[in-house]
Amino acid sequence: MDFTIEPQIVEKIQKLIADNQVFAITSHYNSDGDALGSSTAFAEILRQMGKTVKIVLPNDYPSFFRWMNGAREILTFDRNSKEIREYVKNIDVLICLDINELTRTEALEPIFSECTKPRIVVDHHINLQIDAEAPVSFHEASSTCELLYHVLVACGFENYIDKSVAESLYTGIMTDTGRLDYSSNYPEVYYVMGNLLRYNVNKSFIHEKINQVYSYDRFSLQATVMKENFVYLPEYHAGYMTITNQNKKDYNFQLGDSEGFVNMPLCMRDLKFVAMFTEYEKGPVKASFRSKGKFPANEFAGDYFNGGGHFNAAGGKYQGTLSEAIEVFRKGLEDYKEKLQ
Ligand SMILES: [Mn+2]
Repeated sequence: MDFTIEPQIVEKIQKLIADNQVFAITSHYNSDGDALGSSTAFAEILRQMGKTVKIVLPNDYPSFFRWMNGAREILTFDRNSKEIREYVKNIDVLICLDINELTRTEALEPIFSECTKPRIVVDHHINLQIDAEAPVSFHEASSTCELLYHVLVACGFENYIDKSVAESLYTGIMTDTGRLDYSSNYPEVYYVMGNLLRYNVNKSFIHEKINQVYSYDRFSLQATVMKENFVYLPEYHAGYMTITNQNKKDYNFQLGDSEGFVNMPLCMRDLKFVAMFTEYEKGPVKASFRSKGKFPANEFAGDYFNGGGHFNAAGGKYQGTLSEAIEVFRKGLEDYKEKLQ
């Protein structure tokens, strides 16, 4: 796997950073470990250089990432829309991380579209749609955090990597690969992780903070979803689960509580494809997809749920009811039946 960044791009990033003072960093709606890890790592590097930098996200993020350095200062559109508008007016450079389209910043999109300042992008999704002076995009990479490590080294910023930067980057790689379960079948990703561990990354602290933080409500929600809301469709080697508004009420649902649920049925030997549909009081049904091996989850998400993502991990949404979304899913399975055999 070769993630060598073109020398012209490296020079552009160096110059954009050297010549400018005020930066905004953004990432996708419902930011995950990779989005937050890359954002907090890049922000810390810029801060150490004496730059002014703010991380600006569309919405709040799960509380189990709040330990990350600088995470508490993140501005989110749902809480700080006024401050964000004012700040973005005065930035010199916009940095987009773990995102391939500005629409994935949801409510922030109009603000960024209006902003004519140069952009740096580091991302690992297929099909980069953001116009940028300095784009770094490799869809084979495990995570944006892995790529950001290469960007920092190529730009000569390695000296700024400290324990907190390394912990942020480590988190993104760990979470985007399902703790090195998928998207990590090549040596280079371990080389990066190995290098990060040299900065005294507290690996067990990170695992505890992220993977061992369920409340009893969240644990009970998981049990209910797996037992009562999971439907196995052996004829398609597939299955789906739902999270209803009633489930959310019953278990005092907090942002991030269903994180990882969609991966769980993958432990079944005969299952190749699984979906999770989450109902919302307002707005469309959210769909998450996971697949094993050669089944293209992103293609399926694009065909039926106006979405996309990675080959084995994708998402989308559906304007309609939960049961309509399931109907569409079942129809899709029928269309894709051959690929699922
Ligand atoms: Mn990612």
